[in-house]
Amino acid sequence: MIVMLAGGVGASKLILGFSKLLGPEQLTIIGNTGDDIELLGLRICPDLDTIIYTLSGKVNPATGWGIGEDSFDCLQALKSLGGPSWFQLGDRDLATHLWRTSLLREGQSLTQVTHSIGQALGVQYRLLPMTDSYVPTYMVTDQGELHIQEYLVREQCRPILRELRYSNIEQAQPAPGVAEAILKAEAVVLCPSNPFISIGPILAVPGLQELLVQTEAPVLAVTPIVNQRALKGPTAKMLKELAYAVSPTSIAEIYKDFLDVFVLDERDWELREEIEALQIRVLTCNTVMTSMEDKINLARGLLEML
Ligand code: FO1
Repeated sequence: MIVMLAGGVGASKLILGFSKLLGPEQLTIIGNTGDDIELLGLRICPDLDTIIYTLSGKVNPATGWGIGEDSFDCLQALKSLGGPSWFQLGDRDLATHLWRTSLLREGQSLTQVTHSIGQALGVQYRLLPMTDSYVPTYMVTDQGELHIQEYLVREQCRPILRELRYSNIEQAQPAPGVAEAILKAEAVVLCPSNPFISIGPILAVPGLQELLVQTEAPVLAVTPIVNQRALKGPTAKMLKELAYAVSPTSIAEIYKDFLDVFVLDERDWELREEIEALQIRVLTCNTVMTSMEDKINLARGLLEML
């Protein structure tokens, strides 16, 4: 059984690759919920939804998030009422948030709700939220403290980042099934996701890093930095502003306490020794996933290495 720690769009590409090679009983995904937001009274879980929409074939291929060919009538109507319209919520996507919020209000846990939404959309793979608690990430910036979605979407990552705050995390526990999955895994894969806003919140759940140390399974991380650039999103900008070099080596350093294997892109092979000096094994291959074939090849390559 492979366990994947996953953020949003980058992660869902590799998850899709694995899903073409492994059955539902062979893959468990632990999803980031640090980017969850409560907006208009609704609980929105972008990373969980990105994974569900990707695995169900519903995702918007142009953005990698949201539902393909969705309409935005509700958002337009909301805008005309003077409501917030900076967060693009499609009409069909809204149904997911309405239903999730309603089930949570009835007393179901996020784990239960995520399972039932996944099932309803035909997703057989096990997707667990990292925790059932609401633990939104806040970005401490030169413009003050911003919710992660305000920083990413409304402010387009322009503010300069000083630090991150994983709110309410001290009270959180790993969601049911998370500890067991990690301890029983044959391998744990950290997806090529942002280490601060996608994987960081998962690692900040109390007890989670200890589980990664404790498990007998090899823990692998796939680089989100290739050729000194982030594959997607603001990872490079965040590394710089938090005083790290924009290099795969920084990612390996961030994970070094529990990491066994770092998967470096073949374009960066010369960094191999630098990472091996951190007592981490290094494997090199193509990690850039543009086509479906790339996604499957990377997943197959990882399985063969394992
Ligand atoms: N990303 C954007 O860049 N702009 C948006 O308006 C936006 C809306 C949105 C709505 C639902 C959803 O599930 C995701 C959405 N995203 C949007 C993506 C999201 O901000 C990021 O992908 C993650 O939070 C980071 O992993």
